[in-house]
Amino acid sequence: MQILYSKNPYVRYIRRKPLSVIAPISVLLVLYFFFFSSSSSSSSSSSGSKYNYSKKSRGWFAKNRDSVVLKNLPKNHISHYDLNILSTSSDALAKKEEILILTPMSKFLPQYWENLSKLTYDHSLISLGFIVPRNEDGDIALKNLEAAVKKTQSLDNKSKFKKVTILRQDSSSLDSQLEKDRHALKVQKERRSMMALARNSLVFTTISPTTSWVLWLDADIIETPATLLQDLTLHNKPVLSCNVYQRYVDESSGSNSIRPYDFNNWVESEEGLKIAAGLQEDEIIVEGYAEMATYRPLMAHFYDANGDKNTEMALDGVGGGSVLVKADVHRDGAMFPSFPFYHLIETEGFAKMAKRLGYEVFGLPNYLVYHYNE
Ligand SMILES: Nc1nc2c(ncn2[C@@H]2O[C@H](COP(=O)(O)OP(=O)(O)O)[C@@H](O)[C@H]2O)c(=O)[nH]1
Ligand SMILES: *[C@@H]1O[C@H](CO)[C@@H](O)[C@H](O)[C@H]1NC(C)=O
Ligand SMILES: *[C@@H]1O[C@H](CO)[C@@H](O)[C@H](O)[C@H]1NC(C)=O
Ligand SMILES: *[C@@H]1O[C@H](CO)[C@@H](O)[C@H](O)[C@H]1NC(C)=O
Ligand SMILES: [Mg+2]
Repeated sequence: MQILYSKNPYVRYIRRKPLSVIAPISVLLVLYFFFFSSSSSSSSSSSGSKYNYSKKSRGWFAKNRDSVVLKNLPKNHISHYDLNILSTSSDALAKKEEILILTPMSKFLPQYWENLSKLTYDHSLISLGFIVPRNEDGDIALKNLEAAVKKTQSLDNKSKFKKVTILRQDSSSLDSQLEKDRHALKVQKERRSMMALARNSLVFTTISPTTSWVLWLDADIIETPATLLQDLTLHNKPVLSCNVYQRYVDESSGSNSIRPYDFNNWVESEEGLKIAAGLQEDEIIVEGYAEMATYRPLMAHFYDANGDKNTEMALDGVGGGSVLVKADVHRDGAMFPSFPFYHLIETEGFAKMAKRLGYEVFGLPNYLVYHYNE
């Protein structure tokens, strides 16, 4: 035997220089344990999870050591959605494009619900999402909203919406919501940044892989055309804002009249840019306050009663009253900054962010929706 071994040149080599073999093998072993011993601890901790995932196999000879084999999963456990074929077009209804209507709601107004219920877009393509503040106003709004939802969702298939989601806000809100209090300039930064958080929670929680469009509709928009969704999608714009007006009784003549309400739909001005350039990093500009005159052209003032309803104008800031957004704009990351973003926050900051992502922002000066008159 000894003779046989020693005749083999490899054996003789090993005998003469054993380190030349042992050293590389030791290095390999050390490397193996160094890399793989840490990952094995996590694979054994999955016993508390909802589904049975087989443990990752270990050792030199196991096949597919990195594959996770799924066992005992319910049917359709994995859902595939191809966002490339999710369409947003000017022919939205015919192409069965789904729309998510999102409403932050501190007050439930029956006229809002009535108009919403009468939208003529196919209700089986419409999902609704609400976020209700965590205060007393919210308690009341929630109660009324739930009653309305139950009623509508128990009606025929034609009236029923595809899905309704109601969220209770986890961030704080201001207590006083009287118009004069909430519109005071000094509370704007705090109030608008709270609204931004509410809107972000709402959109990030409710947007689904099948959502083509998102309509932001405030709870105090109490009159909208029944064809609102068809009318807005027709323009096929990434962001499109309606002109928010208000009905009132003119005291001098006693006649019914309308007046502009939302001044957050605007075009940037030289003066606005100049003010922004002089601000501290954390300061904001809010539109519609004489204390901070920006001389921005406001869409509210471009309304022409005899003009074409489909007239478009490019905007740099939008309000939240009634704004249609392609869901991809949100998917790309456009949200409502609760912090100064180019000295803008909430919906105005959203318009800026959409533009920075390369999307165009438009408004329809002659397309009116009406805000509640408190
Ligand atoms: N979730 C939530 N919604 C709110 C809160 N405050 C107001 N809203 C809703 O947000 C929208 C815009 O607020 P609003 O106070 O009407 O703003 P304004 O029209 O600019 O005076 C409306 O639909 C309100 O019902 C809040 O604290 N939390
Ligand atoms: C894993 O599946 C087996 C049946 O194959 C079942 O008896 C066991 O309860 C499951 N464990 C968990 C954690 O679901
Ligand atoms: C409503 O739709 C459901 C599911 O699509 C269907 O099963 C049911 O027959 C429909 N009811 C009416 C009254 O059309
Ligand atoms: C919407 O509500 C207003 C009341 O605010 C009402 O006059 C109008 O008829 C409603 N529109 C539709 C389409 O129901
Ligand atoms: Mg309002």
